[in-house]
Amino acid sequence: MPVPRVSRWKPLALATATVLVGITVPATATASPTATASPTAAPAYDDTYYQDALGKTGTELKSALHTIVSDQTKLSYDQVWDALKTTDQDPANSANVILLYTGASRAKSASGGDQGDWNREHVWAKSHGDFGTATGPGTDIHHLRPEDVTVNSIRGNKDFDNGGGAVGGAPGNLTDADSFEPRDEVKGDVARMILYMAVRYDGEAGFPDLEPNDRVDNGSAPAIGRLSVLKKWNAEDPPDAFEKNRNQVIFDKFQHNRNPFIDHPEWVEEVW
Ligand SMILES: [Ca+2]
Ligand SMILES: [Ca+2]
Ligand SMILES: [Ca+2]
Repeated sequence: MPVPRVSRWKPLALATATVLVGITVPATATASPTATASPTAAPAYDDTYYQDALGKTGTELKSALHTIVSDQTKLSYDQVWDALKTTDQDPANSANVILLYTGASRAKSASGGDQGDWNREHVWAKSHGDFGTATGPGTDIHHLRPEDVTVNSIRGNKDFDNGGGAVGGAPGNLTDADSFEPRDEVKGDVARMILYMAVRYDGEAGFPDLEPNDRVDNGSAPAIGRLSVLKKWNAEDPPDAFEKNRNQVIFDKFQHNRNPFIDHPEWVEEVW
């Protein structure tokens, strides 16, 4: 039985290889421009979405980005639940979401407020500016992430800084009385979310002007620190496929605006 199979396999394999070579050559020739225009590649948006920001620096760049990203669809706080199930879906398991700080994959259905559930973490803590969960900064999914209820509570409204003791149930995360340090894999994500919020919210529509500073213990001030540390985290942890995909899904399906610092991490240094 194996003999006839082998004798038939050889010519088939050769024929397939020949056909593949014939197809592959022209496909490769057109692959380069297609790859450059891929939806997750920032250059595709430079001539369109970011047209009015290109070539600018400092406060001019920040102001241009504010105008660009402020054109968006807004979600209600209730709509955030379903949105996060899409934006933060586990690429390896479509029934789950990935939790920001713990990195764990947890069932989408385990959303809620009980121990073992995941809920909606405001990376820009909502008490910093006291904007609550009315439609606006408190419902902007660019900085809202699924997180374990207990770990979310441990982070609380602390500013971000290096140092502290281990966070139970969230390996790689550290905290002390006045600050929280996320695991290395999401340090840049956290920095880019905070800086997006600073650019997006400039004191309009009754909401505070959010801005980073270099302090901890900001309390209810519309500020989050520490800027010098966030800038380092942005440099150390560049955007990966998950973060870029998240930005794209928010743009395509939900808010129709982008986090410029995921597309252009170098703009962090241009603005701050
Ligand atoms: Ca501290
Ligand atoms: Ca990351
Ligand atoms: Ca601002």
